[in-house]
Amino acid sequence: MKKKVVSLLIAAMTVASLTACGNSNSDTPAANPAPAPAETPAADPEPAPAESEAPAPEEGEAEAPAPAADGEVISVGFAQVGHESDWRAANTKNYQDTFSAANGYELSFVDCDNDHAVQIETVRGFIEQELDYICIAPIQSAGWDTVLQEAKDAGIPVLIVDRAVDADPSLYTTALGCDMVAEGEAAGNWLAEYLNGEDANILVIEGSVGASATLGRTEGFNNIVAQNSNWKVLDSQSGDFTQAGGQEVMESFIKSYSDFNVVVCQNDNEAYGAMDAMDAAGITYGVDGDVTIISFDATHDGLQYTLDGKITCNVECNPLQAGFAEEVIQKLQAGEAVDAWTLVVDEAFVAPGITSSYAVTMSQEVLDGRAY
Ligand code: GYE
Repeated sequence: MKKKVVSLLIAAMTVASLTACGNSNSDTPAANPAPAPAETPAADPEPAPAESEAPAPEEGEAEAPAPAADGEVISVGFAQVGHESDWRAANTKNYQDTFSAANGYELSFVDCDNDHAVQIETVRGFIEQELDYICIAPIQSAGWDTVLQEAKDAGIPVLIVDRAVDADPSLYTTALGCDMVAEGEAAGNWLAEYLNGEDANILVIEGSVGASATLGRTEGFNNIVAQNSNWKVLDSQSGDFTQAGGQEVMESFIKSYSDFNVVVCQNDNEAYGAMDAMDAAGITYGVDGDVTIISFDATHDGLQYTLDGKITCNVECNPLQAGFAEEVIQKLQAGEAVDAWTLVVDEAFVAPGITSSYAVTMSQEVLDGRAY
């Protein structure tokens, strides 16, 4: 094994690493390398690009060492986006629980505070420290070629998690996450079904600029807008995936537009901010109001608002993804090939009283079963 890293020394970063949060793999998705969606690269029949560079099992080790059993500690660096949303908090906790000391890992977790330059330097730090594996949840999709090449040259397998990069896939080992374009299309398809021919004047509160989650959800939703000639997107602005951002953008929309009947928020936190802004302006929303709200993420609180009929449709993005990353790492440990891409599957939810061919109707039971 390569050098073990006890702590990160990158100044001005929040390092909340090495937290042994106990073994709670039970809340991770079942190990499930879901089939690649048609539009994504096919499962890689070859060993992962960095396979030969993956840490080789030491002599006398079993082919697939169970780290906790054989005492071998696997060091993993995680360059996380930040702490902008409830989704992100759930995702961070899931990584810390999964890559715990009890499970045989030494996790170096860095919250990059939504700063691309910090995230690049974080990855460089992981390379310098010769960690065994690097997970990156990319803040933005552009600008990754150089540092990914550096990781490849250093022989460290890189997992691109949650969001995507637009770099050449040969520069990293694997990618995993939700299909953001499909999420946007699900929102649009549901809206078309719900409005049933009625006109739509739509305001969009986008996520962070340049993030694949933003780009994909926008593209997917716009694909369906293009199929509905009586829909108009009046405006589309970034709320940075935060509640404060959602509120600020909605307040400015309210000043500029009086005739809208749909607000699309690209995550739940933005929806909370948008609802606050509409409450303050006396605008009614939800199944009994004037404005239909669509949200993304389907976190516990987001689904509570859906159950209450305030957010009419909520498209899920499952943050419990660390189990997929761990499965990849265990395969690489065993010298096995890994898929180029693992899809984390989502579903959508609609308020009670609505039936949809695109979404599950919310109930207390669904909410009770939500772990995040
Ligand atoms: O929707 C948002 C978070 O990348 C899918 O990032 C993720 C998005 C999620 O901040 O809440």
